[in-house]
Amino acid sequence: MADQRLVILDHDGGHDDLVALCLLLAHPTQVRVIGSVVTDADCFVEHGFSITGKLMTLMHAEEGLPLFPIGKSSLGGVNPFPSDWRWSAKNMEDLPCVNMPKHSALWESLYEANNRLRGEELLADLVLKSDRKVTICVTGPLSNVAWCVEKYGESFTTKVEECIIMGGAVSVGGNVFIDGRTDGTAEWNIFWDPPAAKTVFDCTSLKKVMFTLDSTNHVPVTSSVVRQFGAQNEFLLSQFVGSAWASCTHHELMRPGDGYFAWDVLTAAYAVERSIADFYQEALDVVTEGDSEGRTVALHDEGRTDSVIAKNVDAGRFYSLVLDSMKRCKM
Ligand code: AGV
Ligand code: CA
Repeated sequence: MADQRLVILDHDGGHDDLVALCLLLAHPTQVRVIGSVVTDADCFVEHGFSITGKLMTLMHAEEGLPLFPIGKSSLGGVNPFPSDWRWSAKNMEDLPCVNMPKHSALWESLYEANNRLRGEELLADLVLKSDRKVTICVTGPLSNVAWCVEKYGESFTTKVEECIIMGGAVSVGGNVFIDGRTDGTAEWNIFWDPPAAKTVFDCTSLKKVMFTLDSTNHVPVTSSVVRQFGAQNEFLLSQFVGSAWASCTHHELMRPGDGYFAWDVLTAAYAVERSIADFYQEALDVVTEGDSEGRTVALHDEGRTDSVIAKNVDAGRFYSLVLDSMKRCKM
């Protein structure tokens, strides 16, 4: 399978980050996941690390997928995520579908070796030592990629096929609402570490495919989508995704207008199926201080060809892709 894309998932342990991992792992003919980095942002990193390992061993044992290294990033951000959100990885690692004794025993046997890795170094190593160009799918803050760009420059960026990134908001409002502190224009992944986003956006030798809130707003996680997983309960992967998403459907009811979206899943879907959206060329900049800290701004620089932004998402096609993909690990 020489034409598989080599993909590293650089994530931060939210519900949709792990669903994004499932989607990548469910398409071994198109994608080979060669590593994953977990950042202490929208999760407590220990739990994000652990659920990543459990999904990997599940897919290895049941579907014969290769194992891959998983590293916890040591990088911290500027603006922490709300603590309530950060517990979701803990709930996911405790779900029965990822805790069958044979699968968790395999993860326990691999735990120590992975526990020693530093995520940002792992990212650099995997890219620099690869014999082919690597795709990095970033569903958390851009801190690890920025660290690699700053440390290795073009020897790193020329080995990257593209960075597929969830982050930012261009012509729509943001999702960071902190009373008296922010004006609601920033998106959380960028807000966590704005200088890192700036480093990545400014780097013209790194190709970026951006899924901003402008596109992800079209894929809410609704009860009508989530309940469809009930028709495919014989698959453990489907149980996992249905359960993870079922813990997200109350957001829209709790805070209308600030619901839960398949942000990271849509982003990862691009690595599998490019026809889920259209794209236009646009470079971005980021505000690094003041009320609009973390806001992304379009540069309208015709000369910049290193960055494209998704638009016109085909939501129906996306939801069917996700549902169908999770028919894996049959019991
Ligand atoms: O801004 C979207 C990013 C995505 O990478 N994350 C969640 C996704 O993993 C932050 C976020 C925004 N609103 C949230 C978030 C919410 N209501 N709950 C948890 N995380
Ligand atoms: Ca995320």
